[in-house]
Amino acid sequence: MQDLIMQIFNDATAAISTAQTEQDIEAVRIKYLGKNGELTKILKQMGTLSPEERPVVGQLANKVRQDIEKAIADAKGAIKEKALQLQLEAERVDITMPGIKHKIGGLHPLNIVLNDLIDIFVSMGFDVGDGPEVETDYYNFEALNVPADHPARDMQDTFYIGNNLLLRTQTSAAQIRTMENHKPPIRIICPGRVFRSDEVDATHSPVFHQVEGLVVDKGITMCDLKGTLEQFVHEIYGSETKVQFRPSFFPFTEPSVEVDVSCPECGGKGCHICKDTGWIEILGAGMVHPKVLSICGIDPEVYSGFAFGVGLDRLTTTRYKISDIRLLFENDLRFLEQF
Ligand code: 2U9
Repeated sequence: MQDLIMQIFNDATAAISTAQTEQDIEAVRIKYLGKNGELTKILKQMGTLSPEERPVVGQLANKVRQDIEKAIADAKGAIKEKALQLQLEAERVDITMPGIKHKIGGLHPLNIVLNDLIDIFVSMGFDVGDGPEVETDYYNFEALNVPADHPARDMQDTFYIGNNLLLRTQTSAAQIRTMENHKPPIRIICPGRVFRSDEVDATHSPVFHQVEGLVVDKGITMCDLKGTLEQFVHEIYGSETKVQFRPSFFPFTEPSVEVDVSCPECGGKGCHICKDTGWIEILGAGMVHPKVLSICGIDPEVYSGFAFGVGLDRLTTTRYKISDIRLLFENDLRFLEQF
């Protein structure tokens, strides 16, 4: 019987040493150590042995069982380790390889300046509004007290689409709609693209951008207009910048002003940027004309308001010292990548 046990041991270890997979090993375990395994069968026959033989054979059988179990555990470990090594080899990443460069887009300079502007006015309690680029004659002109014979309505200045529709020449229509639909207090800015039939040159484009603002409430005066616009200028150009208000005329505001800032290039001494005047005009503004308030259903005896318009393209070209407005619209990456 001892020979038989040693034979089982040799067969089992030989089978373990040639096993390739965990399933092969399991098959060996079942064949020799399972319920009906060959070694188990031997142990079941122990009762047939003499009392002298029994402990010797029992000891040997137990030792062989333990050795086979150990060989199975070792072989399982080796197979697992080999599989892991193969997997690591297959999934190997060469961290010395150069990475893939992803090109990250950036904001257009007009949007950088617009975002700054929005931040400034939102921090003063303004909402941001929007409107269509194709407008009716009523919202673009009529409601803004621009009479039928006003030169701005001329085909030379405005792109018409048929009789009644046109490409908006200012973003004011969005504010008109706000006044029609909301009761004061109103504080809103409307940024957007506007269109005028201009010849293209370094400072003119038939497509440009405006940010218009409107405040309507009880007791709004020129002081509110001056304070708000001075605050805006100081945040955009720095608190040392001087602000000058000159009388002007717009059909939709009365009184109207144009607003200059001390030249950010020369500080007001005079240079080629400010054409030796020391000042740069950046926006127009005024107290909303009582007729405009009435047209929108707001009683000018109870409410008053101020409005302003800023040319975003001008603000951007002066901030970044861009010599030609056309650069803003050509989408040349060599230009845009600088921002
Ligand atoms: C409503 C009433 C009045 C908006 C205003 C200006 C003066 C102005 C120019 C700035 C540079 C146009 O882009 S630009 O050429 N704008 O001078 N805009 S007051 O007045 C309004 C707006 C809405 C209901």
